[in-house]
Amino acid sequence: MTTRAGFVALIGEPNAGKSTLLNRMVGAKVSIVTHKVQTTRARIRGVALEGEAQIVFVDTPGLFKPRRRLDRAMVAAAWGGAADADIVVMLIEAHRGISEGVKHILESLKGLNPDQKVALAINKIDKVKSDSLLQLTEQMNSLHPFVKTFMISAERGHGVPALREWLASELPEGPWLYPEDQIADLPMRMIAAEMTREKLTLRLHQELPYQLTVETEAWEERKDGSCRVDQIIYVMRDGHKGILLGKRGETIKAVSKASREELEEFLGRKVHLFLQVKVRPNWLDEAERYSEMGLDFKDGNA
Ligand SMILES: Nc1nc2c(ncn2[C@@H]2O[C@H](COP(=O)(O)OP(=O)(O)OP(=O)(O)O)[C@@H](O)[C@H]2O)c(=O)[nH]1
Ligand SMILES: [Mg+2]
Repeated sequence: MTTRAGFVALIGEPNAGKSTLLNRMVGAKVSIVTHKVQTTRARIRGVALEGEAQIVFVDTPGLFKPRRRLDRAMVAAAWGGAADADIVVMLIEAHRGISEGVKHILESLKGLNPDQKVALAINKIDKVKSDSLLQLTEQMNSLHPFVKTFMISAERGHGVPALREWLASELPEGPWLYPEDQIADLPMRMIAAEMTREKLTLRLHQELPYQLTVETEAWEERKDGSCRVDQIIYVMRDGHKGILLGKRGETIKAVSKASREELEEFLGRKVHLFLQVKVRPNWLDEAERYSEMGLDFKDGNA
């Protein structure tokens, strides 16, 4: 039997549901998800199997108008993911339709190689009446020659099998790129840092989630089968540190508990998680922070 394999990049505005779709395709939570925009910061690969095809999904940071160095590096990573992929899937939100951000992405699609296959996935169809979808499909296709349009709910799973089958059939013939049982291509220390960042993003408000980063500093395997994980949360101001710790350390304790529980479930064993908060006013301009996130510092140059 001939095998197929290749990369499928998921692109779209922040919050479109790219990470949700990747996780559903893979069948495990590989990429963090929140209701807030700009959750994903780097390219995250998740591997799915469909018949004889191995589909490597590349989740990307949302595309938006960048302001900071970090934003620019994120957007560059997303377009880099699209340029390297065999197929690009652009996600839009059914209930938001053709927003300014969507128009901007459509414009930028023209910069891709003209042979690049780009499919459209209208996501969150659970939020709209189905009769509005036909018009949106027509409008989108008049703005860009998508090779195919899918209507999906990444969260509930509607339309996802059809999209996966189509992607599998479109990928080039060739040997699989990862071992059969591999579902992600991200070091465990990074997945663990992302889990903690997700819990922080869910609990903290306004700008704070965008002004912190999490790094796994040490990972120690213990004889009893458990592991000790030490992470640092970098924030920009003393005041942020106070908010993050919370009254009597309640916030950080809740974050630590939630992150540890998820990590334990992912690994299937006991985890001792230690979080430390450090004030680092300039972490957004430190090259090392970017390489830890899986981003290219140079991409952030204005
Ligand atoms: N109702 C509904 N909500 C969805 C669906 N797919 C995703 N969501 C929600 O949309 C929000 C954003 O989802 P993410 O997967 O984090 O979106 P993203 O595109 O990865 O966002 P960034 O990483 O910020 O670019 C979350 O609250 C999801 O639960 C869907 O099909 N239906
Ligand atoms: Mg995401």
